[in-house]
Amino acid sequence: MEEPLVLVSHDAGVRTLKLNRAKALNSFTGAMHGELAAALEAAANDRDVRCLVLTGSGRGFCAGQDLADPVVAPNLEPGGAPTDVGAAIERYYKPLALRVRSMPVPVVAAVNGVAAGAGANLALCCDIVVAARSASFVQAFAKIGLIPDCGGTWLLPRLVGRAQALALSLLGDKLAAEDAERIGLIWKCVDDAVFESEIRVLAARLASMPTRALVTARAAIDASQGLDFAAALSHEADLQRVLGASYDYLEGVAAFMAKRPAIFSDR
Ligand code: T3D
Repeated sequence: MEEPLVLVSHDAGVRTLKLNRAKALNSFTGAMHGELAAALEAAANDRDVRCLVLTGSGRGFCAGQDLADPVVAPNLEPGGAPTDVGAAIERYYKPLALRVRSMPVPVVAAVNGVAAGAGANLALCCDIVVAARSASFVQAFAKIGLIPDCGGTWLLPRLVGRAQALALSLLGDKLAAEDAERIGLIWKCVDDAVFESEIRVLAARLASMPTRALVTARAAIDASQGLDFAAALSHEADLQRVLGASYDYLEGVAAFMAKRPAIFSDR
């Protein structure tokens, strides 16, 4: 039997999806897109999932599009008929980025190794990005005559500003994990020896938190980018009104007053 292209595991509220094409640095084929989309949908619809971890097997996180996959790149002879790369983006990468950014649970990118092309931007779509010190990030697109996709043109300037975004996109240089942390591209980089345990502790912590509030914070922060200050304050009030009617809010306050740990359960 063929091995799955996405390995799915579950432990105490934490669903882990591990891309599993290690020989090609977990680059995306049409088949891997299909398995990942199904696994993300299943996680979104499973109330036992309270945190999602996205990672890769072997020495890569994800090298973006598999440039040899005929499903996406059927016609790559120089001088041959043009390939509709936009169609691949619409079919695969846009739904992927939108799905990750709208998951009903917090999403952690556990960047175990090199993250290139759409693989780098898939990581940046996640809520919290932690990289192993040996990992790196490459906006590889310019090297093959493309622009950053999977949300890259939107995410990069917002994360690191225009100057860094342009240098990363135009030069396509490999950025070491600790430099990615230094410029604010990712949350943090940790030593390889403690990478897995740090991810386990972080994911377990997120899984024990008030899920609905966490994803509402993500939505509010994202929405704020298109709002002026007064509108953002009003938006906060609207969202807080909804959260204030939730079980988790009552539980959080009751637990605080009783000096006991809260047991959150909304999703
Ligand atoms: O249709 C469309 O194209 C639209 C979609 C676009 C989205 C995109 O993601 S476009 C960008 C695609 N990705 C890239 O251009 C990255 C290409 N890979 C690299 O630049 C390098 O491999 C890395 C910087 C990621 C890592 O370099 P290194 O030296 O650590 O490893 P390597 O030796 O280059 O790669 C190891 C193996 O993985 C190698 O196979 P081999 O020789 O051992 O049999 C290599 O060919 C394979 N591999 C790496 N990336 C890809 C890949 N195979 C297919 N597609 C890849 N993207």
